[in-house]
Amino acid sequence: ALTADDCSCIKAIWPSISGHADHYGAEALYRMFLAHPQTKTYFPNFDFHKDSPQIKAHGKKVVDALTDASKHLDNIEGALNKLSDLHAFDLRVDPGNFSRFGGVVVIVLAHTFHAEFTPEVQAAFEKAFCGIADALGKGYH
Ligand code: ZNH
Repeated sequence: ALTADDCSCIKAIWPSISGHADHYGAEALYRMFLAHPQTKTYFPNFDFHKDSPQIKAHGKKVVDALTDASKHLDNIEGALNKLSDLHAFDLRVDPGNFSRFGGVVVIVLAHTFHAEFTPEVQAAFEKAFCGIADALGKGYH
């Protein structure tokens, strides 16, 4: 589980991301689509160019959902309950993609925050994204 220190690391950094949800969401999705091309198959009608309107709009939805989860770090599963069902039953996303996406977000954070993204901050986010991937994958069990 996340320690109090993990939570403060996350809460110190996340507002800078959530305030530009479309920008950072698009950056993360663009990297995911390039590094893990199989993830493109879930978005048949997308324009995959950097910062396309669809990538920005979807990036904002995903980051907004993460912002919401960041306010419930003690109950990530509950916070993502509905989204878990959506991804498992309606969208049928391979749950391995949730960890892939988490890895990409960590890289966006490292790329954005440089020195501020210390090993401790990284560890906190890695832990949080494990929890998020587990929570989103819950509907599959
Ligand atoms: Zn997802 C959708 C979140 C991951 C795929 N998503 C979605 C949404 C949200 C989300 C919020 C919207 C919903 C509504 O509208 O209602 N996701 C999310 C998160 C995450 C994710 C938070 C992580 C962390 N997803 C993901 C992945 C994938 C996906 C990885 C693949 C690969 N999603 C998806 C899809 C969709 C979604 C396909 C639908 C889209 C449309 O239709 O538009």
